[in-house]
Amino acid sequence: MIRATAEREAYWQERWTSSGSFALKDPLTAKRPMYVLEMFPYPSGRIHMGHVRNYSIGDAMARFWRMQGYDILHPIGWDAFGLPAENAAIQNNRHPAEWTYANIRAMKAQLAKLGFAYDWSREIATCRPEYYKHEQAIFLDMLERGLAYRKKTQVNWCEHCQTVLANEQVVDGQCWRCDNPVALKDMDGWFLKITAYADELLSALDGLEVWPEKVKTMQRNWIGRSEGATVRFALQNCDCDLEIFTTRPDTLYGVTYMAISPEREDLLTYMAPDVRDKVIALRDRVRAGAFQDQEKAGVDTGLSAIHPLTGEILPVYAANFVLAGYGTGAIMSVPAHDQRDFEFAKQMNAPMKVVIQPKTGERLSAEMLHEAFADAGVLANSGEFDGLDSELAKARIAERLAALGKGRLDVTYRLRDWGVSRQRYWGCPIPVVHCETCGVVPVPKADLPVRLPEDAIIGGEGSPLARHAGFMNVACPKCGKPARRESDTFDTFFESSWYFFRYLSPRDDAKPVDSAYADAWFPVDHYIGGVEHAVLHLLYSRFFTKAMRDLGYVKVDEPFKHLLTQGMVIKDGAKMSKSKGNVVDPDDMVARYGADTTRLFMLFAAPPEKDLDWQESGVEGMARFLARTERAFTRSCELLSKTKPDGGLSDDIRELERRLHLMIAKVTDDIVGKHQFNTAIAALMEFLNAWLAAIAEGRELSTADSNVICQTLDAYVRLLAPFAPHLAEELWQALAQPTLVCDATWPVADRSKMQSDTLEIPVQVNGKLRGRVFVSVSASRDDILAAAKQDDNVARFLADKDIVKEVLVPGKLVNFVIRSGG
Ligand code: ANZ
Ligand code: ZN
Repeated sequence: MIRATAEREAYWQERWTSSGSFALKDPLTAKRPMYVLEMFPYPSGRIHMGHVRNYSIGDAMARFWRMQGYDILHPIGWDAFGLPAENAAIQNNRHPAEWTYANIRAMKAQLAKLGFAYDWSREIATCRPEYYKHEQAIFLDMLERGLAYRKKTQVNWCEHCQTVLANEQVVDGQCWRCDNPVALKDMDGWFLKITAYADELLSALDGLEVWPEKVKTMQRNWIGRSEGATVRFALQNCDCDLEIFTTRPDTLYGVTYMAISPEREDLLTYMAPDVRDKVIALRDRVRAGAFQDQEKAGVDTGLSAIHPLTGEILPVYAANFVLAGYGTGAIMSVPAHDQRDFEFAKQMNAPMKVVIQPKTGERLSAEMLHEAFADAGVLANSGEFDGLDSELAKARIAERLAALGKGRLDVTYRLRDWGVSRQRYWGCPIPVVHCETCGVVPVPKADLPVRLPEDAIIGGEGSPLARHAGFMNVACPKCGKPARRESDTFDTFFESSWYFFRYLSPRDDAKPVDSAYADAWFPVDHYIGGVEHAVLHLLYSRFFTKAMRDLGYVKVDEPFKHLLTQGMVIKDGAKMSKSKGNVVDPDDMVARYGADTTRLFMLFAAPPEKDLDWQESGVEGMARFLARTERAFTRSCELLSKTKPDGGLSDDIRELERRLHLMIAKVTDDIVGKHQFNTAIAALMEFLNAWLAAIAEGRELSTADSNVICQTLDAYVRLLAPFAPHLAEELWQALAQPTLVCDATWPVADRSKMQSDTLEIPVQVNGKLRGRVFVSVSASRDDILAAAKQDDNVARFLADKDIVKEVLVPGKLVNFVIRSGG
């Protein structure tokens, strides 16, 4: 009656597909829309256990909420552009497209075997022109609105990958892909103005109530908002100013020198030739990463700045620790109150001036300092501002500067605009043309997509597109003269920044997203993926959503309502990875144990957010659990066929019924709002034990008993469905149900059945616990007191004593007060 695992799983996968179970028909007619989304995979070639975990969690959610009566959108697709395809092409002499599509086919087959409830009719692959055509259109809109622009900048350059990297893709000075050192290089490139949204991206984090706190913290730090002031120091050597950003304008009178980044090329011209060479040498050492963490090095530039309030003349040093990309790449140095400035001043023999005194009344002098005094305090040596609280002084000094046109209160961000240009082949072409007469000319929308040519020669130096004459040579869309196409392609994070919209209308050729659909379905209700995307993908997606809102595509502010970041799958103490050699292959697991067992283990072995330790024994435990489930099922059916036509409800079956309802309530409660699938499954397992005990050898069922067993079968199979969907369908069919269990409704616990009809009551003698009695809920006061006195231990304490008072707190407690010493 019940098929063997492999046959059963193949059967139900086929049934779900042929009956279109998980295809969302019309997004607009859905009454209770719920969007469940897992981060889409890169088609690397094989599914790994991290994917299986990610998708098992998402699938359990999708199936659970579906049974709760929601219309579920649960799509999947492929984040299909990227470097590995190109590298594979170079190594194996295969075209990236061929490699990618073959991988998609292989991984799709792997996913199919796991029986995930995806709407495959909405599958997308971002490398298809039907997809990237729309992102080219989005880019053109951004360009028109000034949200995309071109500039010459220093970029992070990976020599090994021959490509520009975003700041986010540089990890500890190394390329996130190949771990080789990253160098700086000057280059023209395209940028997206994410900084225009810095404030909103930051403040809106507070509204993301069901996001993990750690992800929000990482985004906050990444955006890095600093309040302070911009101050302009005139330079004596030129008709120009040195502008700086400081968080401590209150220390302005304590400035004894200025420091600039050696990258400030604009200042090189004002330096003497020998000094200039030294600054350039310093710059090159910084670029080469020649300095230790705390190591400081500087060059006296010979330039001097004028203090905006005191008129003092201040030397200007070039220093290795002044970052080129932050603030203005220059600082005012206050050695008495900033530790880094303090250390550099000691090294350069620069003077110090104490301008903040501790609130404790202690008086500091420059000679006394062994380290900088960085706390808040009271101003001293600061002219008219003396005696002011340092916090208040920040605004007061800024006001004064503003009045003189030499500064103002200001805010800076660590966040930089997003460089999206890549000198790679396997990416979305950037839809502009460079014309000698007209400059940068956008490709007209009617001419989209700008297709990636299929016959480019991959490998070798530089960009394969730039070397492809057929692609590069075009007529300028404006003047018609010969022009050249842009040869850069987009960073692949571009595709993943908006794909979640595309699933709503994946075949709409006219526009990227249908706004009416987005209104109905956004934000995504549950988004599940790895925490490694905390600042990259998740910040870019938020930025795109806001930009697309402002460009009129959607009316959505935030893409993801609930974010669940699942933990890693680890084995033998380390994350599963090829390099560690501790990889367990999902195909292998499915072949040996089946999809249900593999999925159950993924959900049971740890709460979703925690790391999951791979234990073969744990997988076997799950296989046994399913085998016991089958046993309980067949045994129950056997007993039901031999029901005695008389008799009332047996005590243990009454207890089983009570446990059934408690379990339904627990499983439901563990999933709703908490997604604690592990404890939900544990509750199912615990109940199964009680169930098996109640139908043990020799059991006979009365009519009333058999009703409870029927109820149990019905509810249990439905509860099992989100976790072990194939077995659940099989058992559901065996119960002669006309529908699929994935379409069934979730069982509801009956509270009235959850109460026990016996109560356990503690018994005290003179306030000390001496025993416990079990009484019926309907027992009278006299019955309870009589039962309490009969408890062996209580009786011992009452023997030969005078009972002065008998206290009964109904349902809670009995206390006998006896005369002491009697
Ligand atoms: C003077 C000062 C006095 C500062 C003091 C601090 C303490 P966050 O919070 O990171 O924004 N700074 C500014 N631009 C810099 C750059 N390009 N490279 C290195 N350091 C830079 O910190 C802002 C502070 O970091 C600024 O305030 C500046 O030092 C320094 F008692 O200015 B401060
Ligand atoms: Zn032109």
